[in-house]
Amino acid sequence: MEAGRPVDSEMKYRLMEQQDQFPALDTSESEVPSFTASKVSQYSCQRKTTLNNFNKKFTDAFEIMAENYEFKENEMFCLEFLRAASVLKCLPFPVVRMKDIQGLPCMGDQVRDIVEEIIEEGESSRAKDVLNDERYKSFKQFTSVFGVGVKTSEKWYRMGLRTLEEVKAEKTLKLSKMQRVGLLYYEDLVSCVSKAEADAVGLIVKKTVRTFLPDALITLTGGFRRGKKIGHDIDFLITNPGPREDDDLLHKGLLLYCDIIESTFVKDQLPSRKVDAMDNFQKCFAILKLYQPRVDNRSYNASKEFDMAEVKDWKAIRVDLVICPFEQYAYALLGWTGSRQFGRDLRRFANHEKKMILDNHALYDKRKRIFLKAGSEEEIFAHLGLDYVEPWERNA
Ligand code: DCT
Ligand code: MG
Repeated sequence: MEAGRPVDSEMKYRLMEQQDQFPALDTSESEVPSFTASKVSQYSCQRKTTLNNFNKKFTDAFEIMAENYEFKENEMFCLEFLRAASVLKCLPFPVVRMKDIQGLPCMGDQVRDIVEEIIEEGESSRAKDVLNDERYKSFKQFTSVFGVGVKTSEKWYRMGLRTLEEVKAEKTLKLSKMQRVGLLYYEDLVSCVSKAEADAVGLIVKKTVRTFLPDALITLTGGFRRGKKIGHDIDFLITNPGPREDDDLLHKGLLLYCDIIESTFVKDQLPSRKVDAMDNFQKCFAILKLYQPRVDNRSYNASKEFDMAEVKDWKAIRVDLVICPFEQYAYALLGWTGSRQFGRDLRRFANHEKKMILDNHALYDKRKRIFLKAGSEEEIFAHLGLDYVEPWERNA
């Protein structure tokens, strides 16, 4: 669960009014004076999405549907629900009748049916069916293990395995090193990471990296940079200012750094992830052992009853370290800050509206056949002709 952001001055619900490519439809006046449904862009990079979601009831149902389609590798339907969820997340009011979604982008028939049912019945029978579906339940358990994706889950499910207990008991399974540690630290890793833990890990990472690279820039990215109070991991982007030839040093330094972590507070260092690699940066998908007072430990394990017998004074935490060349820093930061949906829409917008190719390394203008340099995220938005969207407004 995401901790909602308090309603404060950051809550700016000014919706983008610049999209002349989205002709105004003749819709009746809406509830909120400053809000016009037809002006909501189909691209989340032209919307502001804070963590203050007035439509969680709907977006939770959509995300369950999307996840089920992801498990079925039906990308089209998966995206349809993710886009719909993202649109409702940016609304400055809760949807209470069908008229409230009139004129909004990404509201296909499947989506509208679910909205209608939730308005009338308070819940979605389709989402409920998914939650009770045997295949979904198994995939949900399997993919909650670090190192297990849809492909592995599919394989296990086809073998007749249904629960993690059955997976663990199936001695013929060849688990990867990643999956083995995923199971070993399972309880810690499925429990969420708090902002306090992220800050504690940040201090350790900064101190360690600076031992080798005194000038290194170390930035907390991912959900925490977007203002989330909890997450499933902690993402850091590391770069070293200075001339290009420093790259080798950077790599050496960070490999060394990873080795050092391994010998001191990391049990296992995991150099590669599944196939979904989104860039070519050197990364370290680590599990860090964070020492913490027992009392804290207990409060994060709210699902278990009091861990009477627990004497463990540390918690295993997933940390992603991404290392990028200094001149690609802005692009890497934009990509690694997310959200995933925001990144998807940025790339789609660049491609379809601007004939540019955006990734975590660079922005390429296909018409001019040049790479556009950027020293900050603001410059990337400017290259794309987009108004700047602050990190905490990228929770699409
Ligand atoms: N990212 C991406 N595609 C991937 C992996 C990552 O676009 N295959 C980007 C988007 C978000 C960012 O990297 C960090 O990824 P996560 O840690 O998975 O997401 P998060 O938003 O930080 O979510 P959480 O709070 O659960 O860690
Ligand atoms: Mg993260």
